[in-house]
Amino acid sequence: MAIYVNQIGYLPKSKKIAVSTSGGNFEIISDAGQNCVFKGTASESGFDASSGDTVYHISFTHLTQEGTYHIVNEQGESSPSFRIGAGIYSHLKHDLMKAFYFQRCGCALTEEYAGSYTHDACHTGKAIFFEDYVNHTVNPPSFEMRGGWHDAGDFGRYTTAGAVAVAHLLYAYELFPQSLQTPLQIPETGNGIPDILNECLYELTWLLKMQAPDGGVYHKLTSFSHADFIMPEEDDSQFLIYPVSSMAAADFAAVMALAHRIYRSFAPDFSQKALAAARKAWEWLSCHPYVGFHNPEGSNTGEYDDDCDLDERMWAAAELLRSDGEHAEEYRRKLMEYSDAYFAQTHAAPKTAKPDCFEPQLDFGWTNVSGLAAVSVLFDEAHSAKDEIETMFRTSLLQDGEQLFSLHQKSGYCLAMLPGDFCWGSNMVVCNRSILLILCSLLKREDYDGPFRQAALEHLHYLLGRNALHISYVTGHGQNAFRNPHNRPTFADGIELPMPGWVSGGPNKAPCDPAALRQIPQGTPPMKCYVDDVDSYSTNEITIYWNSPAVFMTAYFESLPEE
Ligand code: G3I
Ligand code: 9MR
Ligand code: ZN
Repeated sequence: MAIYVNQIGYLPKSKKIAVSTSGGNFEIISDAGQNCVFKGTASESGFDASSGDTVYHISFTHLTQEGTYHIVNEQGESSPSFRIGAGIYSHLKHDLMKAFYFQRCGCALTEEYAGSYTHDACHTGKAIFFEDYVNHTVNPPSFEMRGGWHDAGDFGRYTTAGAVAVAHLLYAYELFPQSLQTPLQIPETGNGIPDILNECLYELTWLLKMQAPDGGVYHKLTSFSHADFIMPEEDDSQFLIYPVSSMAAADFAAVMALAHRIYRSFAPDFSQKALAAARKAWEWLSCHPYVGFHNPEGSNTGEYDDDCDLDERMWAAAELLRSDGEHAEEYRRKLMEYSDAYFAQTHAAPKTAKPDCFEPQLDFGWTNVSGLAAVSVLFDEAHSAKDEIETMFRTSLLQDGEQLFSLHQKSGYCLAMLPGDFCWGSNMVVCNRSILLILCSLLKREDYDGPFRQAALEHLHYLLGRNALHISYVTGHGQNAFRNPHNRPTFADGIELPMPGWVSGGPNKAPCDPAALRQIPQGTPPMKCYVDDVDSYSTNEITIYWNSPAVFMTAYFESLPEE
């Protein structure tokens, strides 16, 4: 029995719900005066299939007075303290952004910028082609491939994952620039460019190296097998350039076209290079049908396999159309062709194919980037895509939004998710559904207490502790924040606490690492299939593309007016 709250707190004018596994009367106590400032009775929400809990909602929307509070109920249970206040997510947003700096590869992290989480330059050796590695080629050609962010708890760098993470950050900057001016104390701070863009440039500069001379883009740069749990600079394994894939080429084309637009005034030379690289990848795509990627036998580094590149091509066409005026007609024609095919496919998909899961038409993860195409099309003030295409995206986005809205109303934890949606990286699903609801709110030009906006915010409350395990899934934020991410430096650096600002992958209905299998009993409900254990890569890893949507969310919530 417990009372679950967002362990950071709630914005003054927003809807406020705590979730409890027991009903009855409650009181909200001010920590300052120890006096009761609000009373009520919890309402029964019913059985929540994702958690296996019968839950009650403690509603206190009308408590708007800034302060620090806790909730007690007639059973004598007590919640942790939380705040009500304007701007209470800004420290969180800062740390979520700063986390990317800690993933920088190929350079030393110094005390000035990294505090105690320093390390020497890592992965500075040259890389060779995977084919030369397996064929034991004598004196194989080697390439300088330094830079970029480590993908996750491993040291690999993967094109599709990296492109998607950067895109979340750049779109957030484009939509909510005022929220993303935060200085991050990184080496570039003060150079006249917002630090979020400086940080993205670190990844983008590396991504440019992933393009082959013919315009194709290599799928990944990793060692053959994952390193042991050592510091990155101690990993001297041979890094390999794996073959190209069409997903990599299309995501690359899209993010470079986007970068061309964003960096036009901040870094004109880079902006031009990005456009040229995007065009080249596009040309390559136009003469190469689907090229997939699978790990070679015996290799266990990330695969990021994807059997469909239509959504990636659609995103590339949308972004090039928006950023590259020169070939607009061709891009528009292709965008029309791809979106027709894409939406025909989503409409034809049988709803019963994956029971217990909800699959939106538009999504924002590395497997499906259709939602990024939607952002590109729908938030383009020049309306480059024109009516017919815009309508297709708008209709789908709002249909998804309505369905997510109704799912969140039925959920005990106010989440637009079904039990089956708690897969590896379920916290990304939480964040991406929040993004979809945010986009609907923007399209509808909602007021402060608009329904999509409030539904989006419920997902942040889940992430920060209002969940069945009462864990804040962001390191360093919240009284009961997770502490043991599956992250090599966190394990190897000898420092007790992890860097702040990392989002855990979160509950996984099908955990598959030995640590989780040992500790999670069979039959545990999906929302509770999680262990805060450094060995648990299937429930407790961190990745760049699980942090990036959280940056998008917090940037949005910070952009809301609070008088
Ligand atoms: O495609 C099915 C979908 O149809 C189904 O509805 C859903 C729910 O069961 O599962 C989907 O497949 C999942 C897939 O991710 C797509 O989300 C797989 O079960 C799941 O095993 C797979 O997990 C991926 C994992 O690698 C293993 O391949 C994660 O998404 C992905 O984030 C993770 O990525 C790793 C990199 O390989 C290496 N670096 C760390 C990174 C994070 O753990
Ligand atoms: O640490 C690896 C993590 O980044 C990956 O997401 C995961 C799946 O590819 O693999 C982890 O590495 C484990 C490997 O797969 C099996 N041996 C143990 C490794 C570390 O726990
Ligand atoms: Zn490195």
